Amino acid sequence: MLTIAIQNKGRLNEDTVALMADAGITASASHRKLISEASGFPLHVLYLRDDDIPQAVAMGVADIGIVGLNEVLEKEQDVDVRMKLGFGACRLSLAVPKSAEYTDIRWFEGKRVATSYPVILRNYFSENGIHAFVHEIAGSVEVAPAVGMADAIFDIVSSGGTLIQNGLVEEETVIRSEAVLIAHPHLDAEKEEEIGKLMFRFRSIIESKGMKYVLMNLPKQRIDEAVALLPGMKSPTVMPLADKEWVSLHVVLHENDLWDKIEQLKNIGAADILVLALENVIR
Ligand code: PRT
Ligand code: ZN
Repeated sequence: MLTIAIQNKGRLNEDTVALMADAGITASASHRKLISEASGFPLHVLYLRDDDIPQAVAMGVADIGIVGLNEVLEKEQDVDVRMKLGFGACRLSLAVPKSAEYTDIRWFEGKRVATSYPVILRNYFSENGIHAFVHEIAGSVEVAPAVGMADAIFDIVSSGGTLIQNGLVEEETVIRSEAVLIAHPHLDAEKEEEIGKLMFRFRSIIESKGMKYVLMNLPKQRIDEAVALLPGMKSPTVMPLADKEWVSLHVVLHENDLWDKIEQLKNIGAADILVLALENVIR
């Protein structure tokens, strides 16, 4: 049976448990237990701090894990990144006090930079030929410049609100991160098959996010124009109506272009348009 390591509490825990639930896998959200057995899929769930997940997977204590790409890159453990999971998005950026006269990355030469991600930062500076002092601190990195511990910081940014509150300006984005599925690099065929099944479920859920099922009535002679407007998955479904001059057209659209497409369809005579939430697209 596969063992998956997930964050025991914190930002990724809830979305991880929710993704598993959407995939039909019920894992207890309990943080008190270290390990439990899921239902809906043969799986042991190991609850760890996110910092420990890459190592647990590299050692084979867990076969797979869900963790931020930032932790994977920082820990430099031997694990395979199998897929992006579409949540926990953030970036790792260099930020400087707003009073600093920032020019470009050479500004960091000889400066002290506080971070909880020393490996990623040292790699970045060395790739760019910058000699700076990397100060590793465990938390509250954003206050380091104000208290005189550092000239700049390298930290996770999501909305940017924390930087603004601390009088800092984001200057260089070093990596973009999101939650990823990682796997031990040498698993037997049986476990690989199980991972394949799990990834199939996750992929269906991720691809269905933001998709809507749209139904409308359309004058029969406009079908060709409607099909040309709708790339769809294959082609839209067209069903006859009691009124022979009209058809019912069904199509899956992404919410990003939903309203554009609806306007175009209305212009060619579509009426009675229903937009429904779509739970899953299984290809
Ligand atoms: O206890 P454990 O070690 O497991 O958890 P942790 O405290 O190390 O991590 P946690 O739970 O805070 O974050 C887990 C993962 O969530 C991170 O490794 C990232 O992959 C991801 N993530 C996504 C974030 C954020 N967004 C985020 N905004 N992690 C942290 N932040 C912090 C950021 O550092 C800043 O201080 O949230 C603050 C607010 O950010 P703004 O820019 O929105 O203001
Ligand atoms: Zn952590």
